[in-house]
Amino acid sequence: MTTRNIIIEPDAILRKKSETLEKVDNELKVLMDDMLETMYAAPGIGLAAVQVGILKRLIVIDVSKEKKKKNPLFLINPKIISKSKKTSVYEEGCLSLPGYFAEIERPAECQIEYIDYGGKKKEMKASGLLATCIQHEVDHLNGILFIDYLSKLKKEMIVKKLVKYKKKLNKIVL
Ligand code: K1U
Ligand code: ZN
Repeated sequence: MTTRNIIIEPDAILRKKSETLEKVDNELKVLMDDMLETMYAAPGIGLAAVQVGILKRLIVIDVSKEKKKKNPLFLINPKIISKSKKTSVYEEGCLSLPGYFAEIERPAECQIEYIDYGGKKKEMKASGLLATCIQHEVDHLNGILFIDYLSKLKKEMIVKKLVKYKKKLNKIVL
């Protein structure tokens, strides 16, 4: 397993729609394992394939609180089939927007269908932080970032600061 580079906003790839996966093969399992390692190393509680530059509908999630008791979820072609009317607010972060957090209101519960690591079709009902995280990651698959839910002013300020951050980062790497 290896960690992969996480793409930081602004980057055109983060705004593209990811494609449906056709099969679960060894190449995909290598990507899923790498994404999980990348997410744990960041650290984060979720990661979408587009964040490591792969435009495929794949996400990994682990919202377990205890570090020793890992509970990874691999969601291939996740589809939200229902959302609750009741909403909840969580402070969201994003590994593609390092250092920025904002309270975002989303449906409190959602039901999804997906394909698991073994290639089996599954359904799951989620609530709490898991429901928020699933919706955040499915947004990534559709080219949406949590800053899109903020005011134009706040969003522009964050993107401007990230442009500067990326310039600094490039100078260090070169
Ligand atoms: O998609 C991502 O960029 C990952 C993101 C997922 C997420 C976080 C919070 C609400 C919704 C979705 C993150 O994991 S940001 C980092 C983070 O939340 C975290 C980091 C260390 C410990 C606990 C949480
Ligand atoms: Zn994110």
